[in-house]
Amino acid sequence: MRPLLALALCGCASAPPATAENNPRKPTADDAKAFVARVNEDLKRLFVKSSTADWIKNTYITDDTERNAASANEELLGYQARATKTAAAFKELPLDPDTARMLYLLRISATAPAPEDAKKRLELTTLAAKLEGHYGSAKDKKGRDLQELSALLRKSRNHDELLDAWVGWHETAREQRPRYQRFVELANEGAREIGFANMGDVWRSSYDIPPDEFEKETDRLWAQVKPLYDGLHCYVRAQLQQQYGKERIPEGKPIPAHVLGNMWAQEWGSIYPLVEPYKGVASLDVTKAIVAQKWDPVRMVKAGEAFFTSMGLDPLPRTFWERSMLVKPRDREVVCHASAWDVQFDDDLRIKMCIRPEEEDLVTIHHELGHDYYFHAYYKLPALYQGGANDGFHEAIGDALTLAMTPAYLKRLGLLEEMPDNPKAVINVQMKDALNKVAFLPFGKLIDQWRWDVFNGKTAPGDYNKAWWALRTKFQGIAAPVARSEQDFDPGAKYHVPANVPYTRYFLARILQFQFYRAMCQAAGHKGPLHQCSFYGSKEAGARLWKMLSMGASRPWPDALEAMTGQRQMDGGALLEYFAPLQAWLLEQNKGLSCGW
Ligand code: X8Z
Ligand code: ZN
Repeated sequence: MRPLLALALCGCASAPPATAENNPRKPTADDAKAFVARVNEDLKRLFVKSSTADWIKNTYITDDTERNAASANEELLGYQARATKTAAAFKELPLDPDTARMLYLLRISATAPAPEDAKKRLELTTLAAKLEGHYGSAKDKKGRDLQELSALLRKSRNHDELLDAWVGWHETAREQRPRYQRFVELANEGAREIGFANMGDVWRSSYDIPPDEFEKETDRLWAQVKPLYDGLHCYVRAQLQQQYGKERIPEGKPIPAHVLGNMWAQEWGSIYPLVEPYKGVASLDVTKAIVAQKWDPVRMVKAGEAFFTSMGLDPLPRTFWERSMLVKPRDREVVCHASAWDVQFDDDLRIKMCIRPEEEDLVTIHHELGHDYYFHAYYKLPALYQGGANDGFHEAIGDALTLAMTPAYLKRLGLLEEMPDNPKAVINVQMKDALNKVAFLPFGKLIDQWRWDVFNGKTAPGDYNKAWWALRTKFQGIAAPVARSEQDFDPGAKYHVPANVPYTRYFLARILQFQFYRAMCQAAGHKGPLHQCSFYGSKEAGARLWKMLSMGASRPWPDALEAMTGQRQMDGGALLEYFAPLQAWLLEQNKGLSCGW
């Protein structure tokens, strides 16, 4: 994982690179080149320091490890802010493409830019550590942690029990509000100091196009896939009415957020048994097989690694197995939210997860390994190029492989029985996929819609929760299951808000992963409907993937996309092609229903 706060460089013992201020001579293009070379070196050193502190803090939450991480991050952010300001002196020079790109990457790489004032900077990194630490160790009033509460949301069909779990978790976020409010103030101050309007402006500027154009791009992509989401929402609501009654799931209204099998109603795969189109066709219950066959976490991760190596990629390094955290320790608090790391920016690959014997976790393992294989492909590049083509690319790699985990592939692993070759089975499989992949789309979009408005002041702190639920309803067609007020801070109950991880990346990834999947299917020589393709074992698909991964962030993302897919635009067409059978089926099923909310 990249240090979440920033890409930055050294403010420590080394002198800052030459600037217009401390060097009366006018800077030249050669100075700029030498500057980025130095920055890349400093950067790597500080990255390692900060990400080591972050790893320790994430795998052992205490006041001490939080303070230690806050201090390492403060140092990193301080140097980064100074270097970004220094780099402004090279703005008007005719630079070679690599130098120009690295200066661009330097400027937008801080997800929480820090103010110049050292006291404020430490206040910011201390708040960041506390926000994430609180989330990681939070328990509800009954002492239940997120893992336990999430398991309830997934499995229980008892309305009151679901509601109790939902409310219990959301209450844990209340005390995060003042921390978050102050964190936003400080990071906005840092953003203004390096010439951005606010932190959201920094985030939206990292896509090689102007920020408002990028926002329009996300709107365009959402408009492309929204009809499919609307069809799914309509069908699922009708099925939930049968389970819980129309009093609880009212006609023509948003669905209450606690009955969709997930704490945030972001992926709905756990309620598949409630909405299964054709009962008794064949079981799609992978979890049952994982449990019955007693797969342990190592076996689950080995299965993920085997997919990558089948495509000709390297095995994971020995140290991955020694240093990763695969299970929740019994004796200390950790951040269970899954993540992937290259702690020393040197092929020091790891994942940190609290793996349970569940299909959802098998999917997440592939997601995380996608990050690790990206790290592996570019770790020899200069530090500023050690990133995805854009952050959505990074999130889409492992996911593209999970699309290739077809029933035929899962049968090969011994996790499913033979699927009958008929249209009913196809619809069942597609429904399960859509509950995870399609249901997520509006959620993926709205999180940053909320934050962009918070960062630019359109949403005042006194309206945090109101604005949150307005967006949840507008995009997802979801409502809070009980009355909410500004005593609550429901955005804080979702990891990426307290951890300050931008979220549009996951929306982009849901679109991109289908483009990557289709490209790898083509490379593998697949013929027939897209949803039937698995490129497991295809060295050609692996070579296509590797070509893109090894570019890192060295080129604007359309170049990387073109290398992989031949397209230069992000495009929902591949997703729609994949789900064509289900979309047609939903249209039929929903006839006569009053859809929408
Ligand atoms: O946060 C993640 C990964 C780590 S990058 C586990 N995801 C998002 C989430 O959990 O909300 C993957 C899907 C969306
Ligand atoms: Zn990820």
